[in-house]
Amino acid sequence: MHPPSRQDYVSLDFAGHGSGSYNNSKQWRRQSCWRKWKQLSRLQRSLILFILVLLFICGIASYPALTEHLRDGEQETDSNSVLKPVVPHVLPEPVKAGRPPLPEQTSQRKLSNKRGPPVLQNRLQKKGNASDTAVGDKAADSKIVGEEDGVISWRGAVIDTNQATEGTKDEENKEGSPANPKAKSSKESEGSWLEAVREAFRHAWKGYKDFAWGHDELRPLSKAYSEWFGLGLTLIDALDTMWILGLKEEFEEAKAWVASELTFNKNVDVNLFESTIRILGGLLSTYHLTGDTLFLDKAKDIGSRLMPAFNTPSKIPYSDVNIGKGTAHPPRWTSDSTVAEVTSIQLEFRELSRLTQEPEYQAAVAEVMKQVHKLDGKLDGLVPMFINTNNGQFTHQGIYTLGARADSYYEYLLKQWIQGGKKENQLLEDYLQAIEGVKKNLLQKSSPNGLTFVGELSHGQFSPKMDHLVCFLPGTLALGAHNGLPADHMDLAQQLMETCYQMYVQMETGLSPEIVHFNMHEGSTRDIDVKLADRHNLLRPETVESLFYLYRFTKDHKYQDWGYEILQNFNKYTKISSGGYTSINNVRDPDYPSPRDKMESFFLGETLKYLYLLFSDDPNLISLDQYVFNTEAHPLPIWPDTSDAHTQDAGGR
Ligand code: DMJ
Repeated sequence: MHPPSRQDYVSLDFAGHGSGSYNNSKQWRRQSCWRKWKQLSRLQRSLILFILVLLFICGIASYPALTEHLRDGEQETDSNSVLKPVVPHVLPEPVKAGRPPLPEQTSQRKLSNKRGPPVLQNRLQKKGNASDTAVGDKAADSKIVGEEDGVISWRGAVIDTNQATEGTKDEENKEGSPANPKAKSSKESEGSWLEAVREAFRHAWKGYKDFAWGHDELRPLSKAYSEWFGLGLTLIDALDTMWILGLKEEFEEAKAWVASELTFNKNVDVNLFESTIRILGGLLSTYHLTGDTLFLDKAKDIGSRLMPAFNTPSKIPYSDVNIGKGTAHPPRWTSDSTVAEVTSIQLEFRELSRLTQEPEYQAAVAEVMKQVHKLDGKLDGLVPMFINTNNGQFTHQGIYTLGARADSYYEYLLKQWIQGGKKENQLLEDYLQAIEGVKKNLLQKSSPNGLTFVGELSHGQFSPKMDHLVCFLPGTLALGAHNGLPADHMDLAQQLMETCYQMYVQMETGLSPEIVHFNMHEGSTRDIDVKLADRHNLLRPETVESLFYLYRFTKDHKYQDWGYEILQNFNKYTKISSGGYTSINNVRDPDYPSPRDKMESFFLGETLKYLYLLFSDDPNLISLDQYVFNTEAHPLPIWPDTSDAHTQDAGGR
């Protein structure tokens, strides 16, 4: 059979053609196109279809998230082979519209030998990043406060940076055992590492000051701000960090704002937990460090305005309070509060009672602990994530995590016990039981390298998922061991610390994602997987927080080295040249980490503070035998035996 005769071209005829007169109706156009399509030869049709398919594939392939996913597929086969040289850079200023520009490339560096199985990395991590210069906008740092001699004596609580650079003699160190000489980074680096943190703080502060002064959070790419409560959250969260870092000029400016601008008499809904840990905690610790009653007065003001949250049928507080109207309510969609939120406000309210001699603050938060202690629904001391404000019972039972919504419950059991002078046995018992519960139900090892991790349990089903938030745990375990709790807590702390470090070092940017999943099956080629939706980094503090504790108690310099690597990677991938640091969307793409345009207040309140304390060899700089840090890194005093609030507070150290 002969093929039908073919036309090898398409003639375009815009005039009315053929039988009918010109008619632009939809149906006519459809018929006309179809007729033309049918007039084409099979070859022509195939050609057109082929081109369309090709265009479609190109379109898909250029979609960044998908290509990234495809790259991951490759990584499955050999995680080391795809660890490309990392490009150090500073994130540039944004363009007005469209996608933010790609990071500026200023120099290149190979990290390949740092990234491998943990055992290997332990040997190779040392000083991998130390030679890199932090790439920054020098002009941005030109307003640096002079520190003529390196001695900062303006605070009353003297920090002698020269002396600190010399290091503290081991015999003077009550907190740590002698240093591990094998993993020792150079003492000379202490001064420059401390200065690197100050520089990072100044850079972050410049952005905040220029574009977000007095507002909650900096949006560094937009050169704008965002409001959450409208209370100058970043400024308050950062007060004690400035004090500890010795940034006098910045501190004085911020203090002036607190004195003249900060008012809590505002018709605004605030989250009880967040405003307690950041604002109340920040003001109380600044009062203790400075002795300035301005901060105590402000603390009393916000503390009393938060109290309506406890007016619930169960006395389990609501999540939200209107600090202007004195009303409180749960979120719109539920009458539940999260367990972490209602059990992680105790350090602050207890301290407020001690200082003011007004017992109602302490009574309100103690009632919550008392109820939670007795509740059904725990698993070996592990708590569910939600609690109902009407009936005071746990809800959504059967899910257990050390991550979001439960994390700081465990932290505050131990820390309240320490704050109160280790007398409140119920808190200690609950803490010890919970750690046993973690060991029994949530602890596993990954494959192939046997990283110890804390997973989650959902109705009896184990999930190898771990939030970055869980990385507070090594530090808390170490703090417990330092306070006389079982030595195996310290062993576990060290294992988990290694895991949290690996969550950074195994990413292409050297920064941890928000959530990781560990491989447990034999034959896995890598220990850590990250889902597409979990690849963001919010500049969170938990890992550097734990590094600080581990270094204080072991004096093993590898923890400082790890922290320095992390600081450098924050500088490479999150620093914005015009000022500030940004959260990023993708820790797996060093070429385009995809800035989120937000600097969380805890970057200044916690992350940089813990880095500074980690790099300091002075165990008396916020001694862990005198202070307990709240969950937002605000140090509050451990209560002396006689609890006279007004005799021993001011002075700081
Ligand atoms: C902070 O607000 C606190 O550390 C809190 O306990 C957990 N979330 C952030 C930091 O990640």
